[in-house]
Amino acid sequence: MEAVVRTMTDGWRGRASAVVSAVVVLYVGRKIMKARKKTKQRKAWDSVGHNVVLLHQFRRGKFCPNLSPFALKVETFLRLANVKYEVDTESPFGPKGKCPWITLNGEDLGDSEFILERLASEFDVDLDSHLDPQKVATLEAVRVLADEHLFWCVITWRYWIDGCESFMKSQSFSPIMSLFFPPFMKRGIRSRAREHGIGKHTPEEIYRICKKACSTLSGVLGESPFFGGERPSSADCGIFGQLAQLRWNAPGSKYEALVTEMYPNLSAFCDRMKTRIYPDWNELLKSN
Ligand SMILES: N[C@@H](CCC(=O)N[C@@H](CS)C(=O)NCC(=O)O)C(=O)O
Repeated sequence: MEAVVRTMTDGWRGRASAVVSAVVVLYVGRKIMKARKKTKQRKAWDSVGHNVVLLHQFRRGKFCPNLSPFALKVETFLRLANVKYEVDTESPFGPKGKCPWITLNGEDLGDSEFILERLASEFDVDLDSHLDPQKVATLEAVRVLADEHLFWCVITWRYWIDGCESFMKSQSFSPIMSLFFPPFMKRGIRSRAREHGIGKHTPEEIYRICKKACSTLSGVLGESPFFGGERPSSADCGIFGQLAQLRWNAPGSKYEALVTEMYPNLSAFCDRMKTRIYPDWNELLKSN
């Protein structure tokens, strides 16, 4: 009897140690693979060349080059400033876990505003040189309205109120992603919007907040072709990134109608930016 128990205990011990060894091998193997992938990626990122910006962002959408207003802001700035750049869509989330980010001369940098500041100093460009200090200050306040306020209205609508419906139409997803992404995003954004505060409002109230933001932007733009006057300023890049989401990524919704019907100078502004800065708009959309 004792011998049978000993044999059984030895058997369990043997199996347990085999499982532990397998877990250790898998863990170490995964770590090595990850490190190898990182080294390979880093090599590829650094090979774009000196003073060439590598813009890490989401894949192209069907109606608008990017679903991220911040990515669209950076790409627009790069084009206006005539800075050479390439795009990477394999690693859209950067050092702070946000999209977009850039790699420039071996250095990684996140946050669209920090990126614009860095590009302006690195490449000695000033898109605001035609503006007086008061206008620059006003436009900064308006840019913050778009980036920090309008943005929340739009994503709360896109992922929660609209249940990702328009969003799914605007992007290309695999069938698996199409199944899991909407409920995941809906729940995630709902909870983050609540933490932010906007998610505590009703859908009707959120629409009203969005409408007021658009009305303000429309009032500031007035009859000017761009927020910066006769030519686009750095603030135009950010404001365009946000308004483009309403202009192209909310088809058929009352959110789209805010810019196309209620405040048409905003959609005219978007179209103007598109024509001037993205002559290859349609090719970009095709490449999604
Ligand atoms: N302040 C950041 C905001 C970037 C941001 O919120 N990006 C969104 C995509 S539009 C993101 O990465 N969200 C992922 C997350 O917050 O987990 C910037 O200006 O770049």
